[in-house]
Amino acid sequence: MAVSVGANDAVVSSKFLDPKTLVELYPASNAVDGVDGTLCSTAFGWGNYLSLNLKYPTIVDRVEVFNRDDRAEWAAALPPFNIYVGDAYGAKTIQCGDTVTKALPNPLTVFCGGAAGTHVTLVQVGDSPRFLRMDQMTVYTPAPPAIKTGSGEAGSGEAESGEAGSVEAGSGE
Ligand SMILES: [Ca+2]
Repeated sequence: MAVSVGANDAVVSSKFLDPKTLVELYPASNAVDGVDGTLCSTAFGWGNYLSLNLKYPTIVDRVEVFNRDDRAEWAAALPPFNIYVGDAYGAKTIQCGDTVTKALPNPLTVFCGGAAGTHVTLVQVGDSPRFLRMDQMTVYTPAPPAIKTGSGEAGSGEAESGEAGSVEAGSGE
């Protein structure tokens, strides 16, 4: 069983329209707050991305993306997108799986096959400019094997989720 890796704190940036208002209304931290219905947003443009800083090098089993689901036509603006594991905000070092082309149902799961890095990034691809607005992105790492304790009891296979980290949404190149 994989366990979720925590991320918190948020930074949003964009070279397109004034992102300040959008940052205030829809901070990137909304993508990792665990609250259904709180959205993050970038400005309008091409190649927008959302990056989660996992703080520590992490083996990534899979990523679950929860798109907004309040209206189908708004949800349709998120894909197509790719998921990458890397070591910096916006880094497209190792692509996980294939390009995601569907908008719903949630979660949109992308398997990363144990790619390791400190950051996980969702990057919108395709020709049409749009907002990157979504509800939640959760990263799972494989659970470590059970460890025998001194008393001979099997230890819990659960790993602690990361406490700190940060997340950034912004535009690509
Ligand atoms: Ca949320």
